[in-house]
Amino acid sequence: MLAYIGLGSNLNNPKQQIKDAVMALHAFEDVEVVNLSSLYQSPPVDGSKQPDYINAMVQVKTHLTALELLHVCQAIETQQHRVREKKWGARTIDLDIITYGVQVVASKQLVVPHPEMMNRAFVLIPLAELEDDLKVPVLGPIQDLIAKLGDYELTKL
Ligand code: A4P
Ligand code: MG
Repeated sequence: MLAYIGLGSNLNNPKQQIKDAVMALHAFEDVEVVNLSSLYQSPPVDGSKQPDYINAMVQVKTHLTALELLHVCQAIETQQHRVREKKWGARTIDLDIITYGVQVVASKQLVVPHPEMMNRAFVLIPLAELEDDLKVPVLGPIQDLIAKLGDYELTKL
């Protein structure tokens, strides 16, 4: 199965956080990172007073189920949260499953394709960098989703 995982960080050296998370993903048994997008910088989507985010997208190859892959993502979040937990309330790294092959999941724990992806340039642009003709299950061609985004602020690093 080929899945896309979106990574985001805005605390404690975000670029390093992203790199660490990619390495940690690849180190998991039966998770192979096959492609990694550029890093992108953008202001927080909710406009709150937080530092800018760094985001990236990885494509992974795995035999894990979508739910097992979520648990891997959460294990990595936990690992990397521990470092900053005493100092900051917010998370340092967020790993979201964006797509999992053509599978559609809607459970309490997991919704795939990611329900906010069509509203987020920091998800769609790195995703299109890796697969510019991707057909997102339910949502449609990635280029159509990008065309519908409207104005956004996103810098490729
Ligand atoms: N969950 C359901 N579906 C999924 C999925 N496809 N992938 C559940 C991952 N998790 C999924 O997530 C909460 C719950 O979502 C999990 O328990 C899981 O079972 P979380 O990561 O623990 O909590 P959260 O961070 O509050 O939620 P979420 O949705 O990841 O946060 P957001 O909405 O992504 O907000 N601005 C910019 N520019 N870039 C960013 O990356 N990120 C956020 C974080 C806000 N603003 C941002 C960015
Ligand atoms: Mg998350």
